[in-house]
Amino acid sequence: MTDSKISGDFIAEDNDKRAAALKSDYAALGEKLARSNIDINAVTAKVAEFFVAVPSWGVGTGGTRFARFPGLGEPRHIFDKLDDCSVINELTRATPTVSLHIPWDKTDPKELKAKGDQLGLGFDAMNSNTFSDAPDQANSYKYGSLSHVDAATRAQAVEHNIECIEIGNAIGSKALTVWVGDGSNFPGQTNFTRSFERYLAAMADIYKALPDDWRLFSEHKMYEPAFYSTVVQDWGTSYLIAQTLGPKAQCLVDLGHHAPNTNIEMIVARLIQFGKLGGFHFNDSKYGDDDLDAGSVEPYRLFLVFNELVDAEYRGVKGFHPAHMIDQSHNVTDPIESLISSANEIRRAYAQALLVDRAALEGYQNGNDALMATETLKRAYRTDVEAILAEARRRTGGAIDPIASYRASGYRAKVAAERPAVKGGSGGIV
Ligand SMILES: [Mn+2]
Repeated sequence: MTDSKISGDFIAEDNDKRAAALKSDYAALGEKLARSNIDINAVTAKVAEFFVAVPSWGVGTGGTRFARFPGLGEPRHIFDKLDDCSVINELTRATPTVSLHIPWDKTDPKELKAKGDQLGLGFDAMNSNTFSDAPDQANSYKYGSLSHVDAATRAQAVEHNIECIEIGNAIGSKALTVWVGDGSNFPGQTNFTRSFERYLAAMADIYKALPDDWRLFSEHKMYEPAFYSTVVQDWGTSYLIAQTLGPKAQCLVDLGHHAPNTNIEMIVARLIQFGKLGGFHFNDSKYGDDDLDAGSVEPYRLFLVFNELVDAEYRGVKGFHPAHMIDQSHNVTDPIESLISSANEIRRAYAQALLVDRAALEGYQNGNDALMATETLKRAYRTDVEAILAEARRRTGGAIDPIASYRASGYRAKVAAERPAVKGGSGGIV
């Protein structure tokens, strides 16, 4: 029996207030789509089966290197975090899995699994951390981890990643995401080639420890914490890593980890073409790795990324199953609300991409009709698919308006009373 944080009865009652309006909006949209030979129920069914993992670290309030301003009722430990994650899933029915971060979430795997089962949550990719020092570790990562000049430090970082695989194995995860902050702050500080050689050798040791049905994701990031050079800085390097390690290694695209104006959807297409798209960290960005809420700044870019994913589905690309995860930081909002909103925006981009008339698009491309080709994408993007998203939630027991239902539930006030406020405002990115 699943332990609900927000009861199904409460959601159903709250939905009753909005059911008539949704029915009417859904019928109107269904009629409009039918004129383009699109079956709205088929789209709704696909949307209802599209899931994205929430990051355990996302339900805490984030911060910048300047300050962190705590929110109310912040989770004290992984079990509180899982409670918060389950609220997001109960309302959206879009986030049945959680991506853990070790050591932040380290605890007895049996207890993790039991708590997940109790809440009806599974576990997505594990995330290792060799970009900061744990209190009890022997060697510091100040000057790097998997690419460190010192063999003992590299071995310690490899060992940590293997421990993440072992914990993940015990709780049903099937992937490890590796992101390292390794790099340099001065020209000449490190040897680019030697650093990457050491990184590849260390990653090969991790790869050897990977179970057969697991995948290893390398996540690239242009800069920060190293500001002159970064060892895994772009998708080209990530591709070289995945190619060098073997078939279980793939690339993870974090939307925020690129220079402004980078054509991310094209990177996605390239990785799909060569079988190396492992998955995503969804978020949004204006300047750098801002970790803003998915779809909040550039919703059209998110749509264009999904256009590539749906195109791959449409073409029946073999073995195509990218992992969908959110990775963002919430500094000024209730993290639960931001994650609900982001899960909705991600599903929105998917739904809009499903509406693209792909046969027509191909015809315009082959006929060099640039205007009608782009108009075909825009036509899908301009469609207000809110009724599809709401109906997909309603049909699976979620909320028609999940943020309104969340606010009406009083969940935040309830946990604020149970969880003491976190004092202080120290810096630190979550
Ligand atoms: Mn990320």
